[in-house]
Amino acid sequence: MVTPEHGFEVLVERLRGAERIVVIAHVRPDGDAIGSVMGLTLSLRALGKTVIPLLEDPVPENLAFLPHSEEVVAPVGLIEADLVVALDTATQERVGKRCLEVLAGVKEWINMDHHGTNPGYGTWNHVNSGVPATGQLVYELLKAGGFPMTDAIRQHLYVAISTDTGSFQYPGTGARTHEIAAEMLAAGLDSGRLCRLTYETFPARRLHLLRAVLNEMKLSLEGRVASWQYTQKTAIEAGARAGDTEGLIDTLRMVDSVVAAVIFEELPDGKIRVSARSKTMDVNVSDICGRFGGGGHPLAAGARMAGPIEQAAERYLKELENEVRRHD
Ligand SMILES: [Mn+2]
Repeated sequence: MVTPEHGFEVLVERLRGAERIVVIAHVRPDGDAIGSVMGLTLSLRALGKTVIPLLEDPVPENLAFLPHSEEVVAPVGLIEADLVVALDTATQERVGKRCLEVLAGVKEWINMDHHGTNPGYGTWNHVNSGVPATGQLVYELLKAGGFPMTDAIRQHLYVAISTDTGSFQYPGTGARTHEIAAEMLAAGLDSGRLCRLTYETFPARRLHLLRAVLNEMKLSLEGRVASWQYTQKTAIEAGARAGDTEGLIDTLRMVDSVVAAVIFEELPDGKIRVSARSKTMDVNVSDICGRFGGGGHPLAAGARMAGPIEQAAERYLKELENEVRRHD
């Protein structure tokens, strides 16, 4: 397990000392990325700091209900700041090409993350692979610093933690994760509303994609591996947008015999985005994604491969199936 190089005290001191702060996360932001970025942004703003929440890609439609999420800024022009805080971002490049360019003049970076593969690219590094979501780290940071905590901040951090733990279901979900949720509820957070908006509110096109998953999923290795090839043709037919695939992989994971599940997504540029999940630490999908230039967590990881999609799937599944076989 990776444990923090620099404790919260150091980060609190750096944050208190800075005036202009950029808070950033990874490309194609998920709930943990947006919730962590906006949770920290709103708290630092309440402290009187000038804070720029910066993301390479827009907030996905299903998370646009989160308060102030429309204030996320896209990378344009050069940004001057005292400090960048990168959240939930396993490598510095993962903030995105344009974001790296606009931040070229900022010297000091805080790197706060829970990906075990994070090499510690910041001036200050707080990487803890023992927590299931970066949102949990942000919550602890705000508490450690005595920073402002409001209902809007709790909404962001709750959604960050909830989405990265599969609604408090994945194995990394610890006692402290539940305690944090309980503290938020005790403070008046409406978790029922947040869960309905996060998990039970979809446009029809998302259900078209689910239908495609159910029609086209493949089981291999006696049902121990489930996969789906999500083509541009399907994306165009469904009118899919960024974020629509979020959570679809859980449908593949549900099959009782399945040990590992993968989605191969054909991107408009022909590259293949791989998302993989494992149910057991014996099959480490972060390792397998690493062989194709990707990474992540042992039970949830991703990579980008060259197309065409059938060949990418064949190459990846060969490695994955060997791994599953080794642990019979
Ligand atoms: Mn995360």
